[in-house]
Amino acid sequence: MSTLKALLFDVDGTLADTERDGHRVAFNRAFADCGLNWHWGVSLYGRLLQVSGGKERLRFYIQNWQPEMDSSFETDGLIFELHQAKTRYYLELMTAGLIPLRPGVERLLGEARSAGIRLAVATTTTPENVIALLSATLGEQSFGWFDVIAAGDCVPDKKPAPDIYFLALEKLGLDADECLALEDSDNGVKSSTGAGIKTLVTVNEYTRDQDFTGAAAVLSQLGEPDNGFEVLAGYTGPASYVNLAFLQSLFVRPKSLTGSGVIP
Ligand code: XBP
Ligand code: MG
Repeated sequence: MSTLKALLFDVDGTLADTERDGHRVAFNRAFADCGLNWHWGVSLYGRLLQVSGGKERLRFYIQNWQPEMDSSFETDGLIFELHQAKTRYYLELMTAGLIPLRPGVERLLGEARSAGIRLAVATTTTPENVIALLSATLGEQSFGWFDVIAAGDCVPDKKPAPDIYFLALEKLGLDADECLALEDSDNGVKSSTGAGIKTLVTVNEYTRDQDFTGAAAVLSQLGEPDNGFEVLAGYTGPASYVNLAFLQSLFVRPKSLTGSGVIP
């Protein structure tokens, strides 16, 4: 049986709830900047999140909600321009410190570091967005906590493809069975388990009802000693919040044995 050597963290929805009040707001500001009367409300954005990647999400939106614009050379240029503007606005929101880390994230990062468990990021968003979130929430010294930040366009296929997790494993020099991933979405779980990595899910308002087949456990959050998690699937032990001991116990359990993928 391998030992747990690294935690691989997703970013958006896992480290922080960045989608509704971060990325979505930034997209809308970019639309206004470009003179477009498009608006992604909270509910519509939840539907668009089925597509990982901001540029890919824009193309999906145009194909399905603005079909008169699709398949033109100008559309490629527009997507690039919109995503550049959106990222500028997102970085402003991050710098303003408007979006905190989710409960338990900072504590768990500290526990892992103290125990010599390596840390990595495997995300669809851009590297600069990751750096901005870490800087705003943990300070610039946190950049060095992560041995690997695998982010954005550095892989040919984004989540749910496993590419970003394979890249993170390669850069870590570790095997999948030496690691545990933390994710928030169905696309994320497909990606991490597709790379053979045992995965813990902490849902958010956009992902709570998604299919997490293959996950080791599904919780409402990592939680804190005075702010426990709700178990949605796959865990029946006495713990009320996620600490390193919890992750170790999840890690040593056999991979999911049921068709549903979540360990009973
Ligand atoms: C979630 C995503 C990202 C963000 C938008 O990433 O799908 O694309 O929604 O960020 P994660 P970009 O893998 O961390 O859950 O516009 O930079 O793509
Ligand atoms: Mg995510």
